[in-house]
Amino acid sequence: MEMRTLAAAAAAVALAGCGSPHAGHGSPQSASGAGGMAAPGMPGGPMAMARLESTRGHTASGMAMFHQRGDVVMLHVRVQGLKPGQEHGFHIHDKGDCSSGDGMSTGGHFNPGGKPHGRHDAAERHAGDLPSLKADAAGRVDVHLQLTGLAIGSGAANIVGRGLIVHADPDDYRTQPTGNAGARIACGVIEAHRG
Ligand SMILES: [Cu+2]
Repeated sequence: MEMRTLAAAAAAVALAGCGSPHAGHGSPQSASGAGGMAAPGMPGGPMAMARLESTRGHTASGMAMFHQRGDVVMLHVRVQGLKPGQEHGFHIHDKGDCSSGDGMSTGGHFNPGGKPHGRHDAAERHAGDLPSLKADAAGRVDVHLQLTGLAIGSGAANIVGRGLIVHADPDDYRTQPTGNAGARIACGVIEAHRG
């Protein structure tokens, strides 16, 4: 009886460590990236996080967790202190530097491909163009996004060391190169994260 219990527990741990059946295919690095440190229920693969802090004169703050699975980066982002009901432009910016206090030290949008600004699901867009965040009636956002064209920890599309910015206004997805999304109200630096 004891043996069977142990075997079942071992199998459960193995499942938790290896994530989806596709986790190892084509990306041996991702299998070792999180090792056995992945939290229960989390798939294996490189992870990164950013703590979003409000810029001068603003109240938005939160947390973003990035998790790569194959060529998709899953993003779980929580922000509070937003204007209720407001849609906010949301981008990865070039530099992981929030020191200016107004978000401007992060530079322009992360754009390794030299493309025009656009919607996240458009063919022509900056790699850092993310889906906009829509605040609820309490001024909060808690969403899971699936991102393409980005990577964690390696390659030209590596987001580690970049900036993450929440804007005051909606992104119009047209104005070049910013989307005219207004002030930068929260800023974070994307850092590699291990389990
Ligand atoms: Cu931006």
